[in-house]
Order: sequence, then C-alpha cells, then structure tokens
Amino acid sequence: MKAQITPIKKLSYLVLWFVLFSFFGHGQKKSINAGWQFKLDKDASVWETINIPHTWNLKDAFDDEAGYYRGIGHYKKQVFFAESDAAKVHYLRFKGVNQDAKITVNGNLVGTHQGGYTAFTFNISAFLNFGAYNLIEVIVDNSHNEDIPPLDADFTFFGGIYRDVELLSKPKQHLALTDFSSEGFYVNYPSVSEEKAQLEVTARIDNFEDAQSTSQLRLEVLDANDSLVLSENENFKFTAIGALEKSIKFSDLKNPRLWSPERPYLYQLKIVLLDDQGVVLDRKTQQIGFRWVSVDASKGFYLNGKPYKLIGVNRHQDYDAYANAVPMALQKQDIQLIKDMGANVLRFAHYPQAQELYKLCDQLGILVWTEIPIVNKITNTKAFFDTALKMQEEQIKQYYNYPSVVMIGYMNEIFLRMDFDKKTPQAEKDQMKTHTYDLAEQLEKLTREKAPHHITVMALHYNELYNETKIADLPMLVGWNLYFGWYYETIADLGVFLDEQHQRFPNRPIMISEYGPGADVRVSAAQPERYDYSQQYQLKLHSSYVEQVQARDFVAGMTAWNFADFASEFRGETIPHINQKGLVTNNRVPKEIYYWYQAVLLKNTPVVHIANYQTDLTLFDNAPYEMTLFSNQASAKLSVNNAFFKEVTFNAGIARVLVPFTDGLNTLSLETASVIDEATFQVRRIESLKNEELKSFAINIGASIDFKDLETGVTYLADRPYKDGLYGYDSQSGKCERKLLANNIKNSNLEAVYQHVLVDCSRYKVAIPDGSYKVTLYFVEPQQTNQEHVIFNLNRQAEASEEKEQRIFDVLLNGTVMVSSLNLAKEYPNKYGVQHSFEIDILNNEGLTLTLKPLEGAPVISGILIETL
Ligand code: GCB
Repeated sequence: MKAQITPIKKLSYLVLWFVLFSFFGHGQKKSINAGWQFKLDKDASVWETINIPHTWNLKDAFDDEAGYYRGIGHYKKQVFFAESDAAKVHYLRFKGVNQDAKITVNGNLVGTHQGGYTAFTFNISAFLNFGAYNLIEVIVDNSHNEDIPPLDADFTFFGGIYRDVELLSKPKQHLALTDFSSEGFYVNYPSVSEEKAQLEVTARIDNFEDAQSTSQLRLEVLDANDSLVLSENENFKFTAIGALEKSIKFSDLKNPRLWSPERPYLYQLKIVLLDDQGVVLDRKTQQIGFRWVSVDASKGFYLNGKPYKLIGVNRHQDYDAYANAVPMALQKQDIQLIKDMGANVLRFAHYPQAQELYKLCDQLGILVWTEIPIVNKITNTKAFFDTALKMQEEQIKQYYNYPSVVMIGYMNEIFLRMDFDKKTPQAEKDQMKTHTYDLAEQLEKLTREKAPHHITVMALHYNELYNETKIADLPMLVGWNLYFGWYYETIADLGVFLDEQHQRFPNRPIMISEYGPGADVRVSAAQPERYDYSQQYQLKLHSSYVEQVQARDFVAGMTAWNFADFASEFRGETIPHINQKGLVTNNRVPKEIYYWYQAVLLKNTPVVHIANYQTDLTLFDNAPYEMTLFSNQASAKLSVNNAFFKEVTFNAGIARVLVPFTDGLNTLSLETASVIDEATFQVRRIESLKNEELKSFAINIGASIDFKDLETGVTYLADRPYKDGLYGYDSQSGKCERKLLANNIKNSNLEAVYQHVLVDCSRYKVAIPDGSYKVTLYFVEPQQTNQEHVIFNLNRQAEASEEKEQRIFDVLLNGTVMVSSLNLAKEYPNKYGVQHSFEIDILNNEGLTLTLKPLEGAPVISGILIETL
C-alpha cells in the first residue's frame, strides 16, 4: 500500500483501526504512583505513606544549615496481579529516580540503575506471584558516587523517586521495552526537502513465545486532519525467543508539510503489531514532524534550508515548593511560558527532563537541545565511563523520536573544576585532560552512530582549555557558556570574544549556550551594576547580549541561563540556596526581562509592557522619574493618570521616558490600537525628611540598590552620602567603603540588606523630625562564612582570604552609647544577621546621628529601620 489513498480506502482504513483498537486486548500501561511507603535509612523504623513524584530533600535543601541529606531512602508498595495476568509479560518502568536505584520484587533482586535523569525498565514477570499481592521495593541512594555523573554541579541533587512509575503488561510478543527503555522503535528521516520526504522506522520486537509464528507490522502515517498519507505492512516470522529488528522504509511523501517553530505541523505515525490471526498484540502512536537542520560555521543554524537564529532559554526541572517532584501540569506550563516568551529553542540543561515536555515542544514548535549530566569533571574509571556511555544511549533512544529534538549533548563545562583547582600537580591535570578527551571522543562517536541525523553539541566555560585540548573540535556545534559582565570582564567583551573565536576557528559552528546575571524581583537600582541583583542590570546584560548576537551571523544562537530561578543548595545570593539567573522566579512569576523578550521575539502578537521594577517609589527631588517601557510595536501611547502624556517610540523593544509623577497613587497606561498595559505606582516625594510624617523609613546602608521586603512591605532605600535634610553616611568620618558579601545569612530573609555593608565609616545621619522612634540597626560580620568555599559564588577572592582582623566598636545614637564593644565575630560565631533595636526621642530638631566608634579594626553596618512609636 503506497502513498496515494482513495476516499473509500480511507474510510475502510478508519473502520479497520477502530476495530483493531477497540476489540482486542494489546496490553496495558498504568501508573502506580499512589500510596507508596517511604522511610529514610537514617530514620530507623517509621514508614510514611507518600505519593510519587516524591523527594526527601524538600525541606533540608532550603534550610539554614549547610548541606542536605545525601544517602539512602527506602520505598515499598504492594501490587496485586490476577491469575489471568500470568499469560502476560510485566514490566516496571521508572521514569526518573535520583540517582542510584535497586529494585526487588518479593525479595528478589530485579536490577539496579545508575543515573537520576533517564528512565529504566525491568521485566519483572519471573518474580511475580499471580492471584496475590506482590511486594515491590526500591532502595534509592543520592549520595555522592564517584562513578555516577554528575559528580559536581551548580544545582541540588534532590533524592527520591521523582518521576512516574509505570506498570506495563504486554502479550508475549510486543515492541521492545527494554532497549534502553525506549518505545521499541526509532523514526528516521533520511532526507527531507520541500518536494519530498523519506521516512524510515526501525522497530524492535521482543518475543517470549517459544514457538514459530507469523506476525505483521502495520505502519500508517496520518496528517493533521487524520487523513492517511502513507502506509506500509511487513510480514515476518518469529523463530525463537528473543529480539527481532525490522526496518521499514516508506515510499516518499510528496510535498510534506514541514515542521518549524512558526508552524509546528505534526503527522501521526501509528504502529500496530498483529499476530497471524490479525489480533493486535501491541500498538504505538508517535507524532512526527518533517524538518531538516544543519549548522554552518559562518552562517549559523539552518532550519529547512534557511538561516535561522536560535533564541531561547535553558531549563532546570525544579519548582519552588516541589523541588524536583513537580506535578506535570506545572511543568507543562513552563513550556507554554517559554513558547509565549517567543523562544524558538530550549536547552534541557543539564540533564534529560520529563518526556512529556519534549512532546509539548513538538506540538508548540520549540527546537530542543538535550544533554546528559556530565558536568564540571569526570572520574577516570571504567565504571564512570560505562555509566556515561549507557546514560547517553538511554538519552538517545528515549528521546530519539521527538521531532523537536535536534541537538544532543553530553558534557557541560567539563574542565571547570580543573580550572579552579590550585592544588593538583600539572602532570596529573594533563593526564586528566587526556582521559576527559577520551571519554568525550567515545560519547561523540556513540552519538553520531546512534543518532546520525542529529547535531552533536557540548557546552564549554570561558577558558582556553577546550581549544588547547581540542575537545571543542569534537562536537558538530559548540556552545559557549559566557558570563561577561557578571563573573568576569564587561558586557561588551562578549562580542570581542566571539569575534576572536570565530577568527581563530573559522570552521567551528558556535552558539552561546548560557548567559545571564542573577536578579531579584525585590531589588531595584537606579544605576545598575554587576552583582547588584537588580532587574535593571538583568535588562542591561540581556539586551546587549541579544544585540551582539544578532549582529553576528556566524553565531547560531543563544539560550539564556536560566528560564527560571532554580535550586542550588550551596549558593548564597539574595535568596539563599537559589541560583537567581531566571527570567522568571522559582515559582514562575515573570521578571521584567521576560516581557522584554516578548517585545523583541514575538512577531505576530502585539506586546506593550510597563516595567514594574518598583511599585513604591521614594523620590528625593522634583525631577521627573525615568520609566522603562517595552513593546514590539513601533510606537505606543503613554497616559499618566488618565491623561494622554506622549507617543513613545521603541528601539530594540525598549523606550525610556521621563514621567512627571505626582505624590500618592499614579496610574500609567501604555496602549496601541489592540493592546493595553496598566500599572500603578505609589509615589512618596521627600525633599526633606524633616517635613515628613515618617511612619517608617529604612535604608540599605552600603548598598546602591533599593530592596523591598515583601513580607513586611518595607523598602530599604539605596545608600548615599549625607545631604542636608535627608540621610546618608558622612564621608569625612572614615573610608566609608561599600562591600558586597556573597553568602547566606542565617536567621533572616534580608540577605539583600545584610550582604551590602558599609565598612570603616563612623558617622551616619538621618534628618528625621522630632518624635519618638524605634531604631533597628542591622549588622553582620563580613569575615564569617557559613559554607565551604564555593566557586560559583561571587567575590571569591575576597571570601577566600584567610586574614581576619579583629573588629570591635561602640554604637551610639545621638551621643548615647547603646552597645559598647560590639564584637560580632565573638558574639555570633556564624554568619548571623544581627539586629539591635532601641527606642529614642529626637528633640530640638537634632535629627538622628549614628556613631560607630572604632575600638579595634573598622566598624561595619548593613542597614537601619526607623519606625515611629
Ligand atoms: C554555568 C553552569 C551552570 C551554572 C551557571 C551559573 O556555566 O553551566 O550550571 O548554574 O554557570 O549560574 O553560574
């Protein structure tokens, strides 16, 4: 049966499908997620009932203590099998268990699996009792294991059975389930063009029947209207127990509708396995898409024969209150958010993620880079190499059929640890380079062999080691993870680096696989600068990166780090244990940058957005205030307090407008003929504190950022030198240096206040009017650290310094000693956020003067909160 089908034939086909699918049992798949018993190894005997997805690190990966439980957890469950099930073959499929799993059924070892991000399937038939309950036990271990990647990485290795568990029951002959836990068939597109597409399916069939029998594979391709466009039948004979592989070539499909992010046209492939009586033994449905991709060192990425700039994001799988055990509906929402942002590419980093998401990428039109988690370093053992290779084959076979998947990777920044390792002798490092190259070469070879129509990729960090070892020459496309203007150098140095690489390696296709600064929705900066976590700096960096990439045809594209803030237990940023480089927060609230991407990437949906960095604005003069607006339109109308203000024009999605705010509530609206965005701002204009009724006034001493504590509603304003009538440090009273700490502060959610310190400044003035106040001062000892030295944290040099100076000072308010001989290091052994509160009457128009009188070393302070009593 070939491509051309008449309407009558079509009808009879539909009837046949209906008959085949409705009347014959062809096996069953059900998830067995509910009601497992669980206990941690360390908590002796108490079993708790849980549902899967599950992780045991939900709390301890986010608490004040450094580290989280990495050890063994036990799961068990009873499952009933009827007498009639004895005729079938039964499999357990685990879609994700982090990271080492041992499965037993009725006390018998079924198998083990290493690696937390790929599925695995075991045939459990031999261990089952029919007409009875059967005990399934899983021992899971997320301890560090030198033989299982990842060894080390900037994300939390949550332990547990965190993806679905399925029970599959099949007739004796069925599409293989244990070929690296794939679906038992592989879809290839040997050649695709606008005129015609070739399609080939390789199916692997397992036979558990010890007899000769004839079978048939029936394959059909339906278009999006369910019309049959291709079909093939293949008869074959089983001769013995075992696996059989069949490759089925379809006749060419004329004028295929092509798949692309703009038009993700999908066909359905149906595969049915029948016995000689025509009884259905097994069936599968797979969405397929015809497209072809390539990369070129000077022209970048090509999709369906046309140059195509990839712009999108990376994604980690964890989510706020769920850690890595995230309901599927929420995960799918992520992919929709990524699409709605205008992204055309998604890098699932640093590990394969839930298969449902790849399917959604097929449907929504998002090109995918998938990779296995060999991150930062390797171990030179046979066990590590074997696990890595097996993991890659699992990834390839499990994710092979998604048309969205075009790039397959296997290493991320593999020389990062070596780069920061100052101890290991050079000779040893050189050997490690050779071993690492060796593993990369094996993985590259395996990938090209098993996935001959995909693009192989690898992500590198900013270091010459990749060029020097030539490891960067192995993959077909190199991704550079570049943090110019964040960890090092300036934003503009990105282009310099890209040009230099292109000049030195003119035949190597490259893209930017990661970039981005940390940002916090509570932080706002009038003068954004690196490390300040302001949303303004995030815009500055991202917008420049996009511009620099767009100006260079040879750069295939870019994927922002990261779609969402994600868990990294050892990090100490303004939100403890979180890497804050997301375009949305860890519970998926879009940061302003998300809307900017919409404004530059969305072509057909009009976008207008008023950047809402801060909704409470404290202004210290009468000048208009600069607002940032986003749109993908040429211009839009801005109204202030319901009156037309001006027509604004946009450049690269951005307009900056000076807005004359009035005191109190202000409403802005930005509109075009078809869309409108509105935002309200509470404005407090203070020209002299002396004239104000200050209910509360807070200062982020030593900081250039405003920080709004969302729990109390208090905004800690950026620091400044003292000016009559206002507040600030007296720059004559010492060096008055601003310093930034990179560490978690215990017992506080005010990291963005504590982490900024003003060092060596003895006098601080706040010109508050007469009255009775409660004054709270915030201190932290900058020399204390809670955690071991972390290479990803900022200011690593400063924090690594071993020299500790003694620091003792008196604290005075308007000349009265409130704390004498404050020695933070002595009183607070860890990095505690320390608050001291006092009540004080201000009289005679004297305002408030805070004196930090040094007794030994330089005094420090982080903030002040003044509240009217
Ligand atoms: C990188 C890593 C990624 C980190 C990121 C960062 O280059 O590939 O895992 O999370 O940098 O934020 O430092």
